[in-house]
Amino acid sequence: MTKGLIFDLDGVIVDTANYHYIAWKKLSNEIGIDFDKEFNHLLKGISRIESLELILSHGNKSDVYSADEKKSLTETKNKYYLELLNNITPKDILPGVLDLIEQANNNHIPCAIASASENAPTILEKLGIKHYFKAIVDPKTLKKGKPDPEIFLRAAEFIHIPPHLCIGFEDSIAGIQSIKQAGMYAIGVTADGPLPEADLAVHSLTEIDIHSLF
Ligand code: B16
Ligand code: MG
Repeated sequence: MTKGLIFDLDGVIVDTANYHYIAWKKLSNEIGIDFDKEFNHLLKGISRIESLELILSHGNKSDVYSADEKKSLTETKNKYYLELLNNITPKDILPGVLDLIEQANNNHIPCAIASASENAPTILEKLGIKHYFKAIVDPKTLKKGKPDPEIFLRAAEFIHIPPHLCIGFEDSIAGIQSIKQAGMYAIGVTADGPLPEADLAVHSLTEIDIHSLF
């Protein structure tokens, strides 16, 4: 019987991938690198600095910048991203999410957030749903990012539920691997592409029957 729900944010609760894309593209173009939407898929679920490293490698500029310069580039990208996030409202919550977290709360099933995004608390505030989550893992406190299970294990610890009684929701391949390695049941949200390693794949959370989970 399920006792806890652990959600990724970008791509599961809200579709911010396009904002990340616009912000990274602006920053990349300023340093003479271009990439398309297909390349952008590779940036899903991975951290800000790992995203920059992939972009630099794509543009054959891996060795051009010092660590300090890279940090400054990620800060500039985040500034562009935060400007775009100003447009976000509760209308941007993806279909089925609100119903699921409301019902979980009504049934005393704790919910947590396991997102690689350092902006997760800000985004949840803007969506007006932060209060539904008992815990939000701070990715800065982790030793390893997805696909390592650490982020989902930490979320389970915060809500005091053993991992095998948790369900994880993810839209990225690295995220599904993280959930499976944590020993949880993995539900893949496949709006953007297949997730073969998921235990159950859905196009959106409207397909989740809350009663079949509890
Ligand atoms: P930030 P998720 C991830 O969120 C995004 O999918 C990924 O594209 C982004 O690089 C990462 O967050 C870090 O985001 O720059 O806001 O800290 O899918 O794990 O919720
Ligand atoms: Mg995601």
